[in-house]
Amino acid sequence: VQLTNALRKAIELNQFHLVYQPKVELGTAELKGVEALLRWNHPEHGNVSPMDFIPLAEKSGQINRIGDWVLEKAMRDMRAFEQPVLLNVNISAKQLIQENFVQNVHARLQETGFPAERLNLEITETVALYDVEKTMDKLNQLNKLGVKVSLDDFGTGYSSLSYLSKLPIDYLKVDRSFIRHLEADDTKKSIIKSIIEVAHNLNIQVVAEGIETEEQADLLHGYKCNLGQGFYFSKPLLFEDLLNYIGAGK
Ligand code: G
Ligand code: G
Ligand code: NA
Ligand code: MN
Repeated sequence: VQLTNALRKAIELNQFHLVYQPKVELGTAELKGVEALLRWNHPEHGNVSPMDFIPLAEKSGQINRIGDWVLEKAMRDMRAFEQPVLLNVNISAKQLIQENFVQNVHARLQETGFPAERLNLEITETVALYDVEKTMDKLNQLNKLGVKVSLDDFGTGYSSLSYLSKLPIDYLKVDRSFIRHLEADDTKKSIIKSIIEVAHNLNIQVVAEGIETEEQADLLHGYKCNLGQGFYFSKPLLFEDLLNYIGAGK
């Protein structure tokens, strides 16, 4: 209750900020996108993890206001970017199924002038399964706007590979639990290879998250995984540091 009340004032009190984690093409390490990640710094509670406060925001109905703030802030930041990198924004279950979610995204795009084709919304596997009919409808509407969609944390839920063919998605993000200790785990290697093969047959690009070593990056590149994200390439960065990262990468 205390945290929920504090959350209500977080936007007004400027307690939120975004960090951006680079997403690169495997093989070339070329920057292809960034994932915006929300940070809440409360004077007493300290840094509260989105894993803790997003569920509170969903329960108390504040997620739409917060989600809008994230979309708008991220698009304003990234608008200044000359490189045609994608901007990934995480969308929670409650947010996606809102009646006016797509109109809202459209309004934010118009307001900020950010190109729809560069916006990539990340929805988790559990979200997609929560209400399949509604999810399909929303994803189709986003598609019409030109907005891209990623299925996040793939492999942690109960969806099957066949289910992928039904969802209009552009990217699949393999959960980092499949990348951890990949080097030494033949089962994980087989699973990842299968996921990549099926995804590619469906014209879906694959992103591996949580890459922490060169060996993991090389293995995944060998499996034809398209993109990678993780501490090996970069941790999430403040916007100023992201600009430096790009400067350094050129
Ligand atoms: O960045 P970090 O590892 O602390 O993120 C923990 C979880 O919170 C991740 O699952 C991430 O997707 C989620 N998360 C981070 N930022 C946002 C956000 O802006 N909106 C939503 N809905 N989830 C977020
Ligand atoms: O659920 P989601 O994929 O959105 O979670 C994103 C979070 O994963 C980020 O907040 C980030 O802190 C964390 N993360 C990103 N790269 C790595 C990594 O290489 N290793 C670990 N352990 N966590 C990572
Ligand atoms: Na994500
Ligand atoms: Mn993820």
